[in-house]
Amino acid sequence: MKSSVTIVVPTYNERDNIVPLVEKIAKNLSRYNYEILFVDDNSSDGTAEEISSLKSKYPVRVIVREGEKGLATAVVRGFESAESDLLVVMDADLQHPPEIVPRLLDALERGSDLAIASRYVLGGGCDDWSGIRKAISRGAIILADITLPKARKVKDPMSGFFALKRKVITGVKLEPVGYKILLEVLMMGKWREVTEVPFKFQLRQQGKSKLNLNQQYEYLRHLWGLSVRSGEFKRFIKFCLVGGSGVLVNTGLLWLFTEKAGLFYALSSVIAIETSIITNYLLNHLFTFKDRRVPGAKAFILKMAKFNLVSLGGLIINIGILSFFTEIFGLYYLLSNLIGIAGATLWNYFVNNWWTWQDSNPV
Ligand SMILES: Nc1nc2c(ncn2[C@@H]2O[C@H](COP(=O)(O)OP(=O)(O)OP(=O)(O)O)[C@@H](O)[C@H]2O)c(=O)[nH]1
Ligand SMILES: [Mg+2]
Repeated sequence: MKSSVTIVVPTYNERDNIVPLVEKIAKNLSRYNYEILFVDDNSSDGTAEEISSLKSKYPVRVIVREGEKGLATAVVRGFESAESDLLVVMDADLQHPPEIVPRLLDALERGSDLAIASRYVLGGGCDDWSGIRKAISRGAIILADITLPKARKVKDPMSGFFALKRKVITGVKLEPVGYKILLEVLMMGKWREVTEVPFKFQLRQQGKSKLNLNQQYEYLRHLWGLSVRSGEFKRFIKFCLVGGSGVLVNTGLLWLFTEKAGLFYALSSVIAIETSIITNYLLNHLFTFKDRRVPGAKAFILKMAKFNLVSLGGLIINIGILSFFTEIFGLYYLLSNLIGIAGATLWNYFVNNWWTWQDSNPV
């Protein structure tokens, strides 16, 4: 017998899927000592009763939550109640093929902390989805990649089908909103190694989808919450503060070289701009991205060169926006400039976050 596993399955009105799901899991996990833990949000179709009726034949358990709703929080409830060291999360509607579960567990036994059944690695997919659903899924991943750099470590941070070692979430406060429990685990959990196992998302067998527009809104709320809780929003604020200090350095030096050293103001400006880029780089290195520092002079210089290049792009964006709003819309140039600064700040932040400091992303 292999190690003990709890398969957490959130359910809401899935009665007709229960028997086929449990039978398939039993067939695939005979080598394991496992339990299927359903977390049901008081379904009205008899889902919990259907599960209970299987107790004598299969290792199933059901927790019924009353007055609470939501896929991801149901899974957290399951984690809290599970006793084994290995945890699996999957849907009840057989869109997540149980044949994949042993492969996820194998990856954990080979040393991974987290194993994700992924639609977006070679061999995976969701062929039956409409173009719109595919676009929404991709869009959601891009949004997460932009706002939460750690999500970029995997190709499918939105999968609802994955396995993890309990230690990943031990002592971690999970506060997901909506559907994306894996994103919460990826961002807040303590993991080092992750594996993605390809799988093809199946057509729903029975029952109805619970996915609706509200889920998109909840996803955005979840992203916001994760940005705050994981410290990524704080990082952005730090970056803006450093940018503000750069404006002071730039203005001060421009004045100093022009007034005191008698340099032509355009020449003073070149010196002032480059110096403020360097002070910004140093402060971001020591402060904003201090958790992503890599030792060595080579990395330091390379990052500084990248930072300079990104700043050049920011300058072009700033001037572009400034002239666009002033020339095309006749906006007062100082106002256009503020919009330009905002645009350049976003550019600088995201490109530096993605590129300059990306290779040393923390785990
Ligand atoms: N406990 C609980 N489970 C839920 C809730 N919403 C959905 N689920 C379950 O979560 C799983 C995934 O929900 P689905 O509606 O199938 O979502 P989906 O797979 O992304 O969408 P489809 O492809 O349209 O089926 C299923 O097992 C649902 O029964 C909820 O509010 N509470
Ligand atoms: Mg489904």
